[in-house]
Amino acid sequence: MAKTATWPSETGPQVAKRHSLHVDALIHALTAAVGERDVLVDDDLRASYETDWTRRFHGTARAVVRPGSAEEIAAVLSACAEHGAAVVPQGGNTGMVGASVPRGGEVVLSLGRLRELGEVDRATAQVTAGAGVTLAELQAHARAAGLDAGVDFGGRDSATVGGMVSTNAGGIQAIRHGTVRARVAGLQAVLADGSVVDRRSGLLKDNAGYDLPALLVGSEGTLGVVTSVRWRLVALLTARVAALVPLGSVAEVAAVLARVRPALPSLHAAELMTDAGVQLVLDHVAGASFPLAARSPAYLLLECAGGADPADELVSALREAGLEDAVVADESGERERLWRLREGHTEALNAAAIPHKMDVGVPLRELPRFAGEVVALVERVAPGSRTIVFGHLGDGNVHVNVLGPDPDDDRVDEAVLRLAAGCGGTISAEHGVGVAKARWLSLARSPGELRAMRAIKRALDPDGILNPGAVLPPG
Ligand code: 2HG
Ligand code: ZN
Repeated sequence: MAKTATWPSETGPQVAKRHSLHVDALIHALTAAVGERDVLVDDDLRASYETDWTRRFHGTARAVVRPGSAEEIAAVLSACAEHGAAVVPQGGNTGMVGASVPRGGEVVLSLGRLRELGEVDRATAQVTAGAGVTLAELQAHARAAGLDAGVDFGGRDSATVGGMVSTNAGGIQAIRHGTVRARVAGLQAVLADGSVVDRRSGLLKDNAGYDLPALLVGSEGTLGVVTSVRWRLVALLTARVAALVPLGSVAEVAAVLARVRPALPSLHAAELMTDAGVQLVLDHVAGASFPLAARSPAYLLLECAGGADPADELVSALREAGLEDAVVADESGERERLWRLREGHTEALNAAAIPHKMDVGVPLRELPRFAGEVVALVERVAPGSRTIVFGHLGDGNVHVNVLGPDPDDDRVDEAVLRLAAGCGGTISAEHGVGVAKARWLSLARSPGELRAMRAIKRALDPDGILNPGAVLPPG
């Protein structure tokens, strides 16, 4: 078995020849593992797997492999280990931190063919879903059985179960249901040595030793490949009402949430937008429109959901807080109009430029300080750039997007991550560390934690073939 996952760095005609024989041997082994149809080597066939959603992260893959089962994945990992090839697992390729695209020469392991979707077990409120099932498909399947997935976000049509679990995705309902970690009753995964871990019994109480599935959640493909998940569903709340509250500043938005939250037991989402972001959406997203007569510097978007109509609860909470300017919208289509303003942010940012995305978390009490400083800080580091701040206010999860700096210039990323850490926050609230933030992991984790993480990585992936460069900083 090869000892490293890097490609030989020697050059010269003889080595080049050896190199291509080596490649052929790898391709041959991959083809033996999954069949010729699912080993993509041509440039045009690989292209869509090689660039992430932001377009900031991209690289050339040696091949894209599309296995159809855990057993085939085990065979692919063995082949890659034998030939010293690194592997980048990929789900719906909606990642934003460069963790699911190649950096140069890796094999991309696309999990899109793992599309098993079992019958919903209504008694346990669980279902088994393959890594390649999209969030929208999981939601539709759960809703047809009178339950719901308990997670939602704008990328629902592309993001997959495997990717969501591997990144511990968050989204707009985390304020109510927690992050994806809370949805995982168990999972099946293939480890670097080819062993298949299968813990999909669905037992909520199972304290037999270390919890490997828990370790794999959020490990971004660096410890194992998640192939199937026993998913915990939630009650289906069909009555929904949203409100857009115009406010004077981000600090005011945070203060208003603190005032209304105790009066909103049905609170389902609490999102932050600024007028700069809203304007960007209005400029770039087809069908977006603004529902109020006047614009404000910042907005709080609230949504309540229940079995019974939560409109009265929301309206009286807003009234008691003196928020008479809010627009309240139910299922009539107006609710979707409000959400379009929020969910259109990513599309609008992508249309405007290649954004620098800093998905940070800040304790709510520090949010006014963070928001007060971040725009001026970015302006100092990258004069003339545009900073758009929005996010999942209830979770202290702020998406800072900067338009302007060169994609390779990461000074602005570092400055924003340091500011978040200085406010007692984290460098990654939901998108993960990936390759984008690996260098700054020590801002959010202690030396002791980093040592323990490295020890875990060495134990589970001694040859370093799984997503090298993601999560853990080099060295
Ligand atoms: C969201 O909350 C996503 O809409 C994407 O996490 C955030 O585009 C972003 O920065
Ligand atoms: Zn988000």
